[in-house]
Amino acid sequence: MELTSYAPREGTLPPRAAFASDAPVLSLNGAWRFRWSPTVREAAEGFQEPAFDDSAWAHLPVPSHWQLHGYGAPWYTNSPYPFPVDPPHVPDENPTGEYRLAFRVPDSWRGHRAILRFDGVDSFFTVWLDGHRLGHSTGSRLPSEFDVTEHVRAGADHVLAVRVHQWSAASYLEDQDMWWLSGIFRDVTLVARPPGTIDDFTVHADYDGGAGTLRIETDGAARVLVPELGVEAAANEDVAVGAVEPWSAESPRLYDGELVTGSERIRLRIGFRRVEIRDGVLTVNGTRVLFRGVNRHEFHPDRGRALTRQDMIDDVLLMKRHNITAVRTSHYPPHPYFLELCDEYGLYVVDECDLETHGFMYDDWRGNPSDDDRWRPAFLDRMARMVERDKNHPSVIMWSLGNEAGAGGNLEAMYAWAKRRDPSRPVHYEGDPAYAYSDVHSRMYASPAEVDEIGRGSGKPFVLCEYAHAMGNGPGGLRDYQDLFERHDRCQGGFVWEWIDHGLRARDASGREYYGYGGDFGERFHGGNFVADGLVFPDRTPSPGLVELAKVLEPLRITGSGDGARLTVANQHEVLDTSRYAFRWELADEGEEVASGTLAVPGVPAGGRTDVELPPLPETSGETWLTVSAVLAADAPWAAAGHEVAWGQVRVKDAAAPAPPGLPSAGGARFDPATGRLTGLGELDVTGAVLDVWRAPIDNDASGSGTLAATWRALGLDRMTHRTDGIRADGDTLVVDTRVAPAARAFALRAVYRWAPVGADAVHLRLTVTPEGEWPEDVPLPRLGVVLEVPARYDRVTWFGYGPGEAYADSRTAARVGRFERGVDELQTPYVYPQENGHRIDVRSAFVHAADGSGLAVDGAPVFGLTARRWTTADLEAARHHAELRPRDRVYVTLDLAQHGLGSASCGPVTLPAYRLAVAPAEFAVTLRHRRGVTSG
Ligand code: IPT
Repeated sequence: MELTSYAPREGTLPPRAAFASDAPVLSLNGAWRFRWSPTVREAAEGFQEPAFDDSAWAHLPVPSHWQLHGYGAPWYTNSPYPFPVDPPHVPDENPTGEYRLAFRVPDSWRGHRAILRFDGVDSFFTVWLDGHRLGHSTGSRLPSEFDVTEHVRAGADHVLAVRVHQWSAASYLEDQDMWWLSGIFRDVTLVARPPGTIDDFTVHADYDGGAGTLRIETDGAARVLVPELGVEAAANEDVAVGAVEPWSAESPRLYDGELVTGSERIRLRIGFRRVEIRDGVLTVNGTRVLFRGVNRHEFHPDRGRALTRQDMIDDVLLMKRHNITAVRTSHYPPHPYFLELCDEYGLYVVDECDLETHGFMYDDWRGNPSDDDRWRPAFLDRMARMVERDKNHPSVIMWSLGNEAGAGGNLEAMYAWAKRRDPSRPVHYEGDPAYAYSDVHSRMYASPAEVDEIGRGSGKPFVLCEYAHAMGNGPGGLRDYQDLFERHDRCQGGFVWEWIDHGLRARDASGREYYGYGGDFGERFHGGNFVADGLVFPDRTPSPGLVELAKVLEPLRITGSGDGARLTVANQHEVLDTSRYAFRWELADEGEEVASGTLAVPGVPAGGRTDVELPPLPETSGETWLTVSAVLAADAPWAAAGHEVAWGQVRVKDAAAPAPPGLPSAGGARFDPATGRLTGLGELDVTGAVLDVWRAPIDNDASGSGTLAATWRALGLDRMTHRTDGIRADGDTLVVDTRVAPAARAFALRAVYRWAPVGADAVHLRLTVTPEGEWPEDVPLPRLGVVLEVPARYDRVTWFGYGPGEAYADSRTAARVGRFERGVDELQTPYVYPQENGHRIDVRSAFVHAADGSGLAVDGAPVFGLTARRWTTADLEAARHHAELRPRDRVYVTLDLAQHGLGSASCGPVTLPAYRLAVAPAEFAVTLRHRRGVTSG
């Protein structure tokens, strides 16, 4: 049975380069007739015959996945196979789709050969043209071509029939962490080959010491034309082209050319560059490369992996605008158009083969296809189809054998084949700890300490092919990694896991939209929300993690020089000088802009730095910050002039010493006589200031390998009780002594509130927290704060402090000091799986107000962390999808003394020691004030 054959394909053409030319092409994308069966047995008899009556069949768009059009259902597993592991066998429940398309070949095709190309079919498919069986293929994210010259006639009508099965032997090689989605999901094209033209070519465009050499190898006679370089040469000839600008991700210089045969003109986009490992360092054009990378799966919340060109452009533009310079195409070759974009806009690509056998890990890799000779042809076939298709892209600077496929001879054979076929590119593979078939030392999720240790050693260049798991709120610690990449030459950066959340758009019973993850589509066995771990939300809205990453990766570092009198601009580009940037400054006193201007920065070459005098600054009275940003001086292909690429802030004046709280007076604060809790302030309905240590666990606390939340829950930190031990007056000050502890435990926090009235409408709170009893060692607190409640109409927040986005102890690089205003709804970050979010860090003062301008003002002494939501922490914790959260009639304002960092423990290191919230004595102070509005009394 072909379905369970080790052989990858039959009846298809040898692999070759993807290219565009003036030869005719006929897109066969569009509405095809379609029939779906849950098993192979129920598939239609004789459907491949042209005369078969398909008029009762439905239509399905090609390209698409049938599960996203109501046939079967999406299924998410991370590494385990969704079927019994018994290679090469597949389950009887093998969903099968049958496709039919009638098409006409234009008259103009007379005399041409014709090739039928499928850019991607998941997973096993057989093709018939007018009832002739052409063959079958596997390799879901790889092209398959059939020569149909014998079967098509110009001017005639034809019927194409394709039968696709969800499971086949090849499924054992495609166990990537993503949705199982089937069907013809990439383009189908009929490609004309004019008589006597070539089928394949390889561009060798080398760069050395300012000059380029060009040789285009072809399988037939052709001329090479590159007008801009005055090149007019024969194919297969070495041409010294003289001085050229090299291609790099930062400066993606392409030279347009043509490959001309007697009957065809083929488009060339040539990038001259040389990739080399020199003394253990990976270089491009002689310069050390630092991958500011991401792992990119192809994903769209409605279309799955069937991306439109616009989706791909959106990805590339978003990456470029967030200082990303490299992409690992995890874990399969992308749609070929994506690589054209990478060539043009400038992104280094680690092109990864469509290969993963992760599920064998659960049986200690026994039976792993990677080390079983019977699978060798399939492994080599996959590598060849990727390399041949993508070899002419300057952006591809490294091949990757695949992901999580263990170790074995078939991987070694792939490596050997690739090195022979293409000695110009290094090869990457992470899964073999000996790196016997990898030119780089590659790791996933190594901790900063380990990266540091590797960096001090020597050997192959080191990359983190995955790090900083971006699941939910996080990742924390990006800056700590970047510092190491900058410190050790050998540490050449990495690729954040991962680019996008794979949440599929769905609707609940009441019609509300949400993003579905594993288990939301009736799967009985699945990987839950581990599929939602990207830097952008499913709709490509940047998450706070991406904003943080952009700042950490910024190519210019703008800092205050030690003496505070000057600024330092360090150019961290590998190639570019600073001439493309304009520098702007703004001075803000307590967040209010008081002056601004442009700053003259002398040109700084790549890798250089310069000191710049501060502009003359006016006198200010309060806490004053100078913000300097580097923006694009002119439009770039990927962003408009004015786009901010980097920024820095310098504090030029400290806050004035806090005014003494003022003379205690009768005061407007009211308290519950039994609990000592605040029940009102002036005319403001504000309650609480209840100590809170709990946060709705983030994925890094609770998912994947994150175990902290389980420890916290076992200790009872999610169910603290409050006991008031005493309420007494100390002069004008009300002292409320409380003990906060969980049932079943003897440890506690002693929380003493000192409420001192300040004028008629304000009260000053000093809170001291002291641990009591034996707290378990090494368990941090989730948070330490107090919760206040105000009526729902106080739904806007203005604050002075760090913002505008959410920030946590280990993810705050992108936050800057300023005055910001947001609605409470805008303060929420809609993580696909609800969890702690929206925290603003080191806030000096905040005003939670209603439309009439009245509200609760909070002044820190000096700072506090701020969250405000329309639901409680318990609501947030209980919800499984963001859309389930329902606003209550209160706004819950948490003022944090501190919060535990985010870390990356859902798949990687726990929060680093510097960002842990230890159980220890703590104290903080705020002044709460009722501010009257314009209309309210
Ligand atoms: C790693 C996988 O390579 C990647 O595909 C993804 O599953 C990621 O984990 C987690 O989201 S493998 C893991 C064993 C570290």
